[in-house]
Amino acid sequence: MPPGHRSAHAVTMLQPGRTVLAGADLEYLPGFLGPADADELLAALLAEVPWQRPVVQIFGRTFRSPRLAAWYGDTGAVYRYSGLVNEPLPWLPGLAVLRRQIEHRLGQTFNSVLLNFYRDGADSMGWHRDQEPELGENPTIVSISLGGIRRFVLQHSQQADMTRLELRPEHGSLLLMCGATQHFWRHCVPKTRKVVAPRVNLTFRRIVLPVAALDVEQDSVVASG
Ligand SMILES: O=C(O)CCC(=O)C(=O)O
Repeated sequence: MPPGHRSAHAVTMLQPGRTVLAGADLEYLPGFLGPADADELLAALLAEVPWQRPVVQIFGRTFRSPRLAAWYGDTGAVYRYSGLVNEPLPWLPGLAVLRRQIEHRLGQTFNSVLLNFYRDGADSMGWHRDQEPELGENPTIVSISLGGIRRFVLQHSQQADMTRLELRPEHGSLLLMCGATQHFWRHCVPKTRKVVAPRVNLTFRRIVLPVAALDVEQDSVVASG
């Protein structure tokens, strides 16, 4: 490939409804929240969340996270990733209401939510899978998007030449990732040079292992709480 050219990957755009493909089990529900509810929740989160930009460790190197984040959950729902130990903040009213709406719709319970705040196109999320031990085998992740529209890209973790899956999650939309999705597919939110409105993403999760059962590292960074 000539220098300066970006590699071209075949991309399949995810459609509303369910997609089951090569280990991925996804369901995209645009309009899960109506525009007024989505606007109200976004405004509340931007005003009330004590956003932090944590220092993370990836492959032994230390970085400032390329976005802001916060972790909310039930007491004891401690989540460790990238060298961080995230102690849960108590549920904000808007987050508690949203949790109940999701649980009612999906018939599953969630005890925590990770909030990510992409201030502009320079903020991003690198390739990763949500596969930390405390999420258990085949975790169900429910992703709610608010605000600006960004690319959400999935790539098969073992067959890099397989078509990528892509979505532009709308304001108020829900994306369900379940089954073996986190085992076979990684995902990211790339940077963009386009002018984009601030975006908040919420991923509802279920922490299944008590933190006492985990080998907590002494030098981990406490990110929130
Ligand atoms: O912002 C997004 O849509 C993705 C968030 C994400 O990948 C995560 O929380 O693990």
